[in-house]
Formats: sequence, C-alpha cells, structure tokens
Amino acid sequence: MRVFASDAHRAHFPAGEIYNGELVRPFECPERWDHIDDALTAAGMTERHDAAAVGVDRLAAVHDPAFVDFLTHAWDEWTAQGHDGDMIPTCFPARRMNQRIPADIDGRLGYFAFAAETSIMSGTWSAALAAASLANEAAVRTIADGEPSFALCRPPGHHASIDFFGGYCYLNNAAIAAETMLAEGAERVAVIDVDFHHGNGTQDIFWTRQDVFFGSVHGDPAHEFPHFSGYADEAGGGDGEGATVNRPLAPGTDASTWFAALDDLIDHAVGHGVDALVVSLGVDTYENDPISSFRLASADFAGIGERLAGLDVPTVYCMEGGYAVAEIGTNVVNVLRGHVGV
Ligand code: 5XA
Ligand code: ZN
Repeated sequence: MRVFASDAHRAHFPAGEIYNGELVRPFECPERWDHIDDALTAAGMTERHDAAAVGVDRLAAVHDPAFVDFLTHAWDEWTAQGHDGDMIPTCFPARRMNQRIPADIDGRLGYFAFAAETSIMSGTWSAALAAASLANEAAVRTIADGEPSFALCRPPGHHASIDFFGGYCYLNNAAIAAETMLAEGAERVAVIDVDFHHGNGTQDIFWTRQDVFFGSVHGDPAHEFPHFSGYADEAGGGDGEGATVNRPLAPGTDASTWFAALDDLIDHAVGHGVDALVVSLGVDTYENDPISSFRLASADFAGIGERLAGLDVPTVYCMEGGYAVAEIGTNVVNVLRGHVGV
C-alpha cells in the first residue's frame, strides 16, 4: 500500500463549530492526521509520497469554476473587509429565495455552503488543494502500476459538491481521484463510500454519469447528517439512472448488517463492470465515534479492506471522516492491512 501524505493540512485548524447547541472545537482536527500517520508508521508503512499540485483542469472536471474561484479568494476578500475571525456561513439560499450570487463576501459564503460547521480560515484553501493533489497523484500512480494507494486527505472531501462546501469538506478528493483514473485510462470507476455519513457531494457530481458508479452505505438521512441526501430511492438521474446505489441504515446498526450492505454495494459495482475503484474511507462507523451511531469494532475494519480487495481492480483510498481520535489510526490501518492481506 503506497501512502500519499502532506504536512500542508496543518494550515487548516478552524477554531470552533456549533454542535448540539454549544460552541466546541471542531471534531475534524489536525491530530486525526497525526494518529493515522503514527499508526501507519507503527504498521511498517513508513514511506510517504507527496504530490504535485493538481491542475485547474482536473478541479474543473469536478467543480464549478465559480465555486473554485470563491474558495481560492474567500479568505483574502474576508480579511480585506477588516474581519479576522474564521468565516462561518450563517445565511443560506433556501426554498423560493433568489439564487443570484451576492456581491458581498458574507452573502457568497452562504451561497456556496450547505452547512455551518465548515469554516474557512487563512490556510483552508492551501490545505484543501494539497488534499486534492494527494488524491489526484495517488490515482495517477495507481492506474500506472496497479499498486493500491492511500491518500491521507485532510480536509476530507465527500460532502463537497459541484458548487457547494460543507461537512468539513471543500474539494471532493474522491471525485477528483475518480476523474483522474478515467483520464489515465480506466473506463468505468466505482466510488464506494464507507463513511458513516452519506457522500452527497460525490453523488451530486456523478449523478448523471454511467462511467462512474457511486455506492454508499451510511446513516439514514432521516436521522443523520447530511439530512437531505442519501435515501434508498436516490439512484441516479438521466444518463446516470441506476449508477447510484444508496444503502441507508438505522442508528445503532451492527457490523453484520453493515457488512451485508457493503457486500451488496460491491455486487452492484461488479455488475456495473468497473475496472478501477476509489474508496471514500471514513472510519466514523466505529462504535465509539463521538458524532456517529454505528457499531463496528476496531477488528471489523480489516473486513472492509478484504472485501474491497476482492474487486481486484486498481484502488485508491481517500481519507474522509472518523473522530475517535485515539483509535482512528488503528481503524484506518486495519482497513489497509485487510486490503493487502497482512
Ligand atoms: O463524513 N462526514 C463527516 O464526518 C462530517 C459530518 C459533519 C456533521 N456536522
Ligand atoms: Zn463522516
């Protein structure tokens, strides 16, 4: 397993988020990365590969250029107005409101966001770009030689849509990896999302496509974030009809039910004839995760890698969520070890 990682993530450390009515330090924090890095090293995965900056063309294959332009310049525009606190979106274009993009930076912040826990600070853009670059580079290398890769992306990406950010995500790293695999010669890519939360952004990006299969097992949106995406009847639209499969599961779901859903997604991916795989790897399905409710034990995570390796196609893992910081490294390493069979 080849590991792509960069210290650039450290520039992104927003001060706070509102959680259950209280201002708390964000669950998505730099120590998550450190614990994964340490566990990889302890498991003998000591080599780290960095990445060249992902090209604008690759970002444009996934995101609206106006959205990328907003993210690129948001902090400078904010500070030019005399603000120095983190940018926290608070006003959103809800039903029947005017969808025109405002001139004011606070208005544009709400326009391009769907959730308020995802602040922008001085180093957010450079960190997001570095994470996307790792995913892109991992995809290039894995298509070239078939060796599986793990991109230790931080910030994560699967909630970032064509033109909005949220859920701690700014650029959709997994979608960028999938597009790169196609550009490098794959013909049909599967994105399988095993994070506790539905990958609404990835689904949105590939909704009308047959060349990218999107399958997700996640907390039922009737009860869980992102609340407005991820129901079982969301199956793709237009030319993408049938190429999206959602398996929402009830709060408290145990490992056997969860793995049955994952096996079902894998069967669909095989049926779709995929020749490459991107995994949105969240480990917030862990039984002690502080913001999720599934019941996978640390040892169970090896079964994810074992099953996904059974697809027997070039595979890139992109890091998504997981907030039990002390155990996050063990859980990630168990997945990767399961994949390579050690
Ligand atoms: O996969 N997504 C996450 O782990 C972020 C959830 C944010 C909930 N406010
Ligand atoms: Zn998650």
